[in-house]
Amino acid sequence: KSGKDVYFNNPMWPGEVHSIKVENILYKEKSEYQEVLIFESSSYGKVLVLDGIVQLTEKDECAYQEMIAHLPLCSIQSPKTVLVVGGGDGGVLREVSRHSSIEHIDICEIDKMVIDVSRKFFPELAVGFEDPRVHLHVGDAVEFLKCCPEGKYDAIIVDSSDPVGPAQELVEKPFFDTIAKALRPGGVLCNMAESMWLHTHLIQDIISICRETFKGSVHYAWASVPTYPSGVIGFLLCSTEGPPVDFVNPINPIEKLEGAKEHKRELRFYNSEMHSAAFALPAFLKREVSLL
Ligand code: AAT
Repeated sequence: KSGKDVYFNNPMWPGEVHSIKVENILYKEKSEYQEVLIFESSSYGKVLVLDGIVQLTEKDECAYQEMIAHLPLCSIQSPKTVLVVGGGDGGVLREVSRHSSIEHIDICEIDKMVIDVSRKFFPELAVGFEDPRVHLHVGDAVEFLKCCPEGKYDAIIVDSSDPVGPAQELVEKPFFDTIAKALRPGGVLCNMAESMWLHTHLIQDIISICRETFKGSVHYAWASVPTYPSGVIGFLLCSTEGPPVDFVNPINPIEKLEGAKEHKRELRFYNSEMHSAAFALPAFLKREVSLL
């Protein structure tokens, strides 16, 4: 093996690497859970990396955070109570807080270091923590959900890292069972669901677990995020039994939200057309998903 092979060894995408030029390393520490690295890149602004995997860059974070938040929240009428799992950078909170109907936002992030460095290096994301509706819980989401009152949430957003390291259990059936319990009837889950190019089997596994667990509906959507491996990321949208949810045609369109207009930062990626378009799947994926 040549020395370079070590770069091609990530189990989530063996045989490929993605490079971004580092201008300056701003922070590098080992937390209790993972290695936290922040650097200034030459073309994507500041970058947050956990255990060698890019979690966000200033240039394209809008695509991921806006989609993962608004796909579920625009699919239900007047969401009031929301849980964010992971998302310690605050970007998803920033997006959730555009919805003026929301009264209570819980966030459960395992790694306090992610929150602290985000406050220091990513103020445009960490601003999400300033909203008085936000209640921060530092801990493992698996444990948090085990103790959660039944039917508490209208929506749960799982903004978690890849299932290597602390997020391993977040793709397993017992975790989805606790999510379904924590949602009200007709409540919605939006889960980060990897790349259709790299992880077709993992996506299939998660979809079949969710079809068993969520008796409403289960849909896959995706968006382009250039700095994630293969340049795309997927989202799994599920609803619990109860009032039916039409994920593809948003019932609570962002354009009509008062909160969205008052929000200081303009949306950069999400709109109702992107919402509906995100559910259009390439032929190969449609085939594999429908075979389940
Ligand atoms: N918004 C940035 C994108 C992320 S961050 C994922 C977060 O999930 C991290 O801060 C990590 O510490 C947290 N996390 C991981 N496991 C748990 C857990 N068990 N409980 C609570 N929080 C957890 C995701 C980017 C996806 C990249 C796709 N390749």
